[in-house]
Amino acid sequence: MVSRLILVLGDQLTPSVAALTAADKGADTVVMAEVRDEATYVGHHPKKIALIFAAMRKFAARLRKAGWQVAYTEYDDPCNAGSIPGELLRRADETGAKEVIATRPGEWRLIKALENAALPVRLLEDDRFIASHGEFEAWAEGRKELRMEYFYREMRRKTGLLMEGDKPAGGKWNFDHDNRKPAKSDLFRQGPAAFAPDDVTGTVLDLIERAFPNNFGALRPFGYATDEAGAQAALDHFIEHGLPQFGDYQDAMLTGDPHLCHALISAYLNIGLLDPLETCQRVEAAWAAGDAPINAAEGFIRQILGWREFVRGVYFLEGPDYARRNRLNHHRKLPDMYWGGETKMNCIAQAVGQTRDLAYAHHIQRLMVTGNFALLAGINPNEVHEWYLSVYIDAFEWVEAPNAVGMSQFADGGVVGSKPYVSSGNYIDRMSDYCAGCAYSVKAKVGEGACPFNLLYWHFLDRHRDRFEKNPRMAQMYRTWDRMDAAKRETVLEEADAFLYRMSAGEVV
Ligand code: FAD
Ligand code: DLZ
Ligand code: SF4
Repeated sequence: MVSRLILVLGDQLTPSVAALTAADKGADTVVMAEVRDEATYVGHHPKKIALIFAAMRKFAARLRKAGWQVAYTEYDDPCNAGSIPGELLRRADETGAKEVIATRPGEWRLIKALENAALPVRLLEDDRFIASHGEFEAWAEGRKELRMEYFYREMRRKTGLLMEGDKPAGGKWNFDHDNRKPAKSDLFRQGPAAFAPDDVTGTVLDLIERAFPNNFGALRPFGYATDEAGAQAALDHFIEHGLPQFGDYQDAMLTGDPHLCHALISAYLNIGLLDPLETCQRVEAAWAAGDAPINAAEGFIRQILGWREFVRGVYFLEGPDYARRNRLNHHRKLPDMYWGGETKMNCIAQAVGQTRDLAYAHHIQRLMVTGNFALLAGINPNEVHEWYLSVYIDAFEWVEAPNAVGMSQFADGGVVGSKPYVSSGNYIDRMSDYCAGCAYSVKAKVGEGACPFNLLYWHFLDRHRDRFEKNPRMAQMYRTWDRMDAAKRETVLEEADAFLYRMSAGEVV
C-alpha cells in the first residue's frame, strides 16, 4: 500500500484528531512542521510561538512513542520549505506519497492554501468541538438573528450539562446577573498554575529568542504548560482554586492581578491539549460535589459550551471575508499605545502591559478596555483584528475574529452581538481599580483631564446615530444624550475630536 501523508498542525495536537483517526499507523507518515509562513502571517507574541513549537515537539515525540512514523521539521532546518504546502510536497517527494489527509484548519487562509496545494489534500471536519458544522448550520438556518443565548440552551439540552431533566439546574439558564462583582485587592487568590520550562521548552525558547527578536511581547519568564498532562494540571488548579469564585469576579479587573479567578486554559483548548466537553464535565462535577456554586459553574460552562462553540459556528458560516469586514466604516490607524507606546490612560496601559508580559488578558480587559477604546475611537477593525490575532497566546482566527471583529468592533454589522459593546469610563471604574491611578479623571465628563472614554462614548453614539438610534437596547443612551444641554453636547464632541486629532498626530494621550 502506498503511504499517505497525515498532516498535524500546531493547533491540532490531539491524539484522536480526525486525520490521525483516519490514518493507518503502519503505513502512513505523519507530517509536522514549524514553518515561516505560519510563524509570520502576523507578528505573533513570542510566548505563543514558543508554546506551539514546544507543544508540537512533545506531541511528535508522543506519537513516535506510540508507534507512528513522524516526519518533523524544525524551524531552523536548512531544508525547511517555509510553508505547510511546501513541506507536504517535500515529504511527498521523500516518501512517494500521493495523497494528504488533513484535519480542516481553523483559518480560511490555510484552508485555501491546502486546497491549492500541488498534491491532493483530503480535508476532514475537525470534530474536536461539541457542535458539528452541520448542527450549527441547521440551528442557524432560517433565523433572522443568531444569538448565543439560544444556541447555548440547545447545547445544554444536547449535552445534558447542568440540566435537571429538561430544566436548567438552579432554575435559570444564565446566572450572569450574579457575576458582576468588582474585585478588591484583599480578595484572596491562589494565582495561576505555573510550569518551569523543561529541556524541550528551553531549547525552543532559545530558538524563538534568536529567530523572532523583534516581535512584540516578553518571551521570558515562560510558565505555560506544553503538553496534555500539564494542561490537565492547569485545569485541576483552576477547578480547585479559581472556579469557586469565577462567577462572582468574572468581569473584575485589578491592578497587579492579571488573572484573578480566570482559568487560563484557552490556549490549551485551542491547540488541542484539553477537550472542551470533558472540561465542562469536570466543572459540572465540581458543582455537583458542592465544590463550586451554580453561578460559577454555569458562568464557566457558558463560555465554552456557549461562546466558544457559537463563535466557531459563526466564523465558518459567514465565510472567508468575515475577518475583513468593516460595517461601521472605521479607518483610523491603531495608535502606538497598543504596541506598548506611552499613554496616560491607565486602563489601556495596564491591559497592554500585561498583554506584552504574559500574552494574556482576560475577556473584560479585551472587550471593555482595549476593544471598547478602539471601537469608540473608530480604529480600523482590520488593524484591531491583526492586533488581537498577534498578541494573545490563545489567538487563532476562528475564535479571535468573531470576538474581535464581531463582538468587540461590531464590524460584522451585528452577527455576533445585537448591540456594540461600548461604555464610558464609568463601567471601567465600577469593575476595576484602574481609574484611581489614572492621569485622567473618570468623574470629569468634559474639560481639562476628562476621561477620554467619557468623551468618545458620546462621540461614537452621535456619529453612528442613523444606525443605532432605533436599536431598542440603545434607545435609553440616545435619550440621555438628547437630554443633555446643547452647548455641553457641542463641547463633548469638540473635545472628543480634539482628542482623536492629538492621538492620530502621535501625541501621548
Ligand atoms: P476564562 O475567562 O477562564 O473562560 C474559560 C474559557 O471559556 C476560556 O478558556 C475560553 O476557552 C472560553 N471562552 C471564554 N470567553 C470566550 C469567548 N468570548 N469566545 C470563545 N471562547 C471563550 N479567546 C480565544 O480563545 N482566542 C482568542 O483569540 C480570543 N480573542 C478575543 C478577542 C476579543 C476582542 C475578545 C473580547 C475576546 C477574545 N477571546 C478569545 C475570548 C476570551 O477573552 C478568552 O477566551 C479568555 O480571555 C481566555 O482566558 P481564560 O482561559 O482565562 O478564560
Ligand atoms: C500559530 C502557528 C504558528 C505560530 N506556527 C505554526 C507552525 O509552525 N506550524 C504549524 O503547523 N502550525 C503553526 N501555527 C498554527 C497554525 O497557524 C494554525 O493551524 C492555523 O492558523 C489554523 O488555525
Ligand atoms: Fe481609563 Fe478613563 Fe479610568 Fe483613566 S479615568 S483608567 S482612561 S476609564
